[in-house]
Order: sequence, then structure tokens, then C-alpha cells
Amino acid sequence: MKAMIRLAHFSDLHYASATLTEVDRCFSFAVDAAIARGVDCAVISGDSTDHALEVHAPAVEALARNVRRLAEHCPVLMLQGTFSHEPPGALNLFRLLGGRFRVHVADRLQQVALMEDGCWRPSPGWRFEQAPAGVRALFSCVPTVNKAIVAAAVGATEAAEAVGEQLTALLQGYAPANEAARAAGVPTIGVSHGTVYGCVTEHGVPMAGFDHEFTTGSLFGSAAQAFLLGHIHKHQSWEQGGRMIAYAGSIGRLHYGEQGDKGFLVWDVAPESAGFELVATPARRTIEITFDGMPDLEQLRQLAQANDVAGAFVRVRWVAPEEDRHGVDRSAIQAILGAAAEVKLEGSVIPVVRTRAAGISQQASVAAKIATWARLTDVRPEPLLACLEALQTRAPEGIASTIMKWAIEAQSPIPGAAGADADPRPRPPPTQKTCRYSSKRLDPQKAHATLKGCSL
Ligand SMILES: [Mn+2]
Repeated sequence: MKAMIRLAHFSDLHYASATLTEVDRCFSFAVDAAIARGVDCAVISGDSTDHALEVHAPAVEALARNVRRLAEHCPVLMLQGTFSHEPPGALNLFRLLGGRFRVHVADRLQQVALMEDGCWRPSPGWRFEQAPAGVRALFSCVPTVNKAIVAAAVGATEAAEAVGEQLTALLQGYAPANEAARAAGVPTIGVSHGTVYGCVTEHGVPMAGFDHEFTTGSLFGSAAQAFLLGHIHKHQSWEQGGRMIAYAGSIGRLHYGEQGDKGFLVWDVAPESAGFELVATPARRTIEITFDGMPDLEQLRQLAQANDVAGAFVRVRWVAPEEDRHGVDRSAIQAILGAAAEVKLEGSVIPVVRTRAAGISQQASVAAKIATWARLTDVRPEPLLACLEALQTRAPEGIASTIMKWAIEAQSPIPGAAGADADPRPRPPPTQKTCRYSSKRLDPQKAHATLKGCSL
């Protein structure tokens, strides 16, 4: 097993001013733990930062300090993540960091060879025709794909699916080099940042859509022994015939409701096997308490006792009718949760107009809301639902011409236009267009009679 390489896989650090305490505590811990485990190489698979940061931001220095600590210990590879988190160019600075080993920034499609002497040697194009002699491990890097470029080439509607198809072809293109490396006893590693079809987010939501970058099949198609992923903040993995794909997950807990441990992965990758261990970081504990109505202090007291709120980040949410909104005793809630590290109170108010039409706010769709409203106000819902469907499925011109056609067929006028002279009731002045139309097509004599009964 001489050819085995041990990798530290960190991801989704999201350094920023607001996250600094959490992520720097977790990443500092992770860097210490990786060094203690004697890793041969460190990979950060995207989203090192949370958004564009100015150079004087303490978060930039804190991140650079930890990357530099890694570079003192082993070679480091940083992959470009989501552009909104890590603007293009954000990682350039890290190439300049000194240290015993180099920091390689992968911000374009490439293969990069980690050499026996610890240097990085990137492929001139998107892949090596032949891996260089003296390679210790072969990395295939697929940084975040810029969908705008794909959209410009194939059109916006097709872009999402086209990205997936192109990536499948691209990943297959890495297979020959990876198979040759494996035959030569070299570990092969893929690194990317994106969504795998069917993966689960940190909030437990399965990602099933056709606009995701990867499938497990397309990733295994690269023939890399280990595939190190970033982007999804929940750690998860897939295995097939000794090859493994895994998200490290985010280094810290960035949101309420995130499930599972946070941490980083220590991989052992050999030419024909791969495995990893999740090393948990001291991410903050969060507790979410949600009341369907007003907060119940007695219930809250029991929950606080049952859930060990000491040192945790607690969020309490409730829903209050507008007339009761001032009846929430915020300081009493704070007192009950006094041992928490942070208490966040979020009350939402149901406006009076909605409480009168009881049940509407519980309906998920507009159609269901209309049906509920119609029942409460004793109105037939069918014509309204037909209008709604027309609005949702047809172009405005089509709807307008149908209405005009009905009006003409029934020899009935368009209210507000044809009846303008005859009807004494006040109404907004008709537009010029309407006047012109009505004077051509409609008979003002007939118009008056129908206008009275018109229900439009
Ligand atoms: Mn991320």
C-alpha cells in the first residue's frame, strides 16, 4: 500500500464577518486535526468565502492564516466554488502564500499532478494526454461551471440540462488518464463543486431536478477512485465497486435547522480502493422551537428543560393574529432561555384581513385560496378559477381576443366603452384605444341594455 495517499477534504468554509466566529473555530480545529493525522495533502472543494470580501476584512486574514498553516504541513489544493460566494479571482491571493508547500488554485477545468516532491503540475489543457513521470497522485478538477457561458451557447432554457450533459461527457473524458494512472499504481482523485441529482440538503430536502450538474453515474464515469465534492452542506457519500464519492459538508453550522454532524473528511486513497473518516468539528448547536400560534411559556419551559439549551443557539418562532401581536412577552421568553448562547425571536403576524377570511392563509395554492374565499363569501368559484387558469396558461393577447369574441358574438358591449354616452354611472375615463374600438364595432343602442346586466 505504498501508493496510498492520505487527504484532508475540507469544504464550504464560508468565511465572512458574520460567520467568522463559527467557521474559524471549526476550520482551525479541522486544520489542527488534519495535521495531527499526518495527511499528505489538503483539498478545499470550494466556497472558502461566503461572499466578496475586502482585503482588510478580518475573515480574509483568518482564512489565509489557516491555509498557510496547512501549506506549512502539506501541499494544498483550493477549488473555485460558487461565484456568488467566491467571486472569480477571490482565490488568486492564495497562490502567493508562502510555506513549505505550494497552494494550487484550480479555477479552470484541468488535471493536476501532485508530484513526488510535493509540487503541483497542472495540465496545459483540460486534461493530460499522458500524466507526467513522477506523479504521486492525479487530480481531475471541475470547478463551478459558469452556466451563463453555456446559456450564451445553447440558449437559457436548454442551458441547465445542457450543463449536465456536457459535464457527463467531460467526466468521461478523464477516464482514460485515470485508468492509465491506476494501472501504473497512482491514486486518482476527482474534485468538484456542484449538486448531485438525488442528494439531500442540510435541511433534509432531496434535490431531484434535471438542472443539477451531476449524477452519481456521471461522477463514477470519470473513473476516479475518490471523488471529493463541495456545494451541498450536508455530509453524504456513495460507493460503487470500491470507488467513492463524498460531500465533506460545510465546516461549521451556518443555519438553523441543519441536520447531522459538521466536519471534514480524512481520505485514504489507493490506486484501487478509497475510504474516508468524518472528523466532526465543534460546530455550534442549534435548537428550533416553533409554535403554530402564540408562544406558550409553560410549554417553552418544558422544552428548554428537555433540550439542554445551555450554550446552544436557540430560535423561537410563532404566529400571532394582528390584534394579539403585542401580547407576546419577549423578555419572559428570553428569561426561560437564559442559558442559551443566543436567542433569536421571530414572530410573524397574520393581518386582520386574513383572519376574517379564516382558512385562506392555510391554503397552499392561489386556486385553493380563491375557492376558500368564494365559499366564505358565498360566491360561485368556477368563473374565478377559469379566469385564474387563463391567466396562468395563456398569453394576454389570447385572453383579450377571446373576451372580445364572446362580447361580439353575444352582441354585448364592452362595459365602460360602449355605454359611455348612455350610462350615467360614474366610471374612470375610457382610454383612447377603447373608444376607437367601440366606435367601430359596437352599436351604442344595443349596448345600453346589456350593460346593466353585465357581470364582468
Ligand atoms: Mn457552499
